[in-house]
Amino acid sequence: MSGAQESDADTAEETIDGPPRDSRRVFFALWPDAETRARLARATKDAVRHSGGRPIAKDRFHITVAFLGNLTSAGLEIASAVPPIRVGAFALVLDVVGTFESSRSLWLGASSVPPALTELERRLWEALTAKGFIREERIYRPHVTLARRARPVEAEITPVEWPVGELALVESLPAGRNVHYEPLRTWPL
Ligand code: 2AM
Repeated sequence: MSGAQESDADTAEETIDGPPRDSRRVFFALWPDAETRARLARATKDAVRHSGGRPIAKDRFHITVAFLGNLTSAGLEIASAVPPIRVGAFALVLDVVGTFESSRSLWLGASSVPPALTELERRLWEALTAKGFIREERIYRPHVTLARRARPVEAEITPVEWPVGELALVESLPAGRNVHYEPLRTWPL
């Protein structure tokens, strides 16, 4: 499985100076296959263009399930030992676009979040907090980030069905002024 490199700079906080020694920035995510990526890109192309934002390359599309931030190698080992979380494979239909005003990011989300995804996020964090990881207070809003510095758009999207069968642990690596996402490991659901 290969990672993905953004063609333009991503969020500044991910690119400044790179991580300190023995620090790895990681998150659990849903990582689409190539075919789903292509369908996501096709369905959202016009919305991204209308937003005037800086597009996220399709090879970086993903949905974060649990963001862990910078971990030591020991912390990474502990996090890696948490899955599998067996909620079963599910279909995720992505059919709405929106913007987060605070970060000016354009996103693709689901008007109906499958119970299996809600359960995956809840059970994963339950296990992670039991190991000492700290979850942010904010409500979980599963989304694929499509563009940064975007204007709000009103767009109809052809719904994309994403067959979700695994959970990935992904590392965010600085790559010059950009960010490279590298899936480290996957587990079946
Ligand atoms: P975003 O795309 O909405 O910015 C890698 O940075 C991934 O982790 C992205 O999906 C990003 O979401 C998410 N992420 C970054 N910082 C986060 C945080 N503090 N809490 C939750 N998710 C975060």
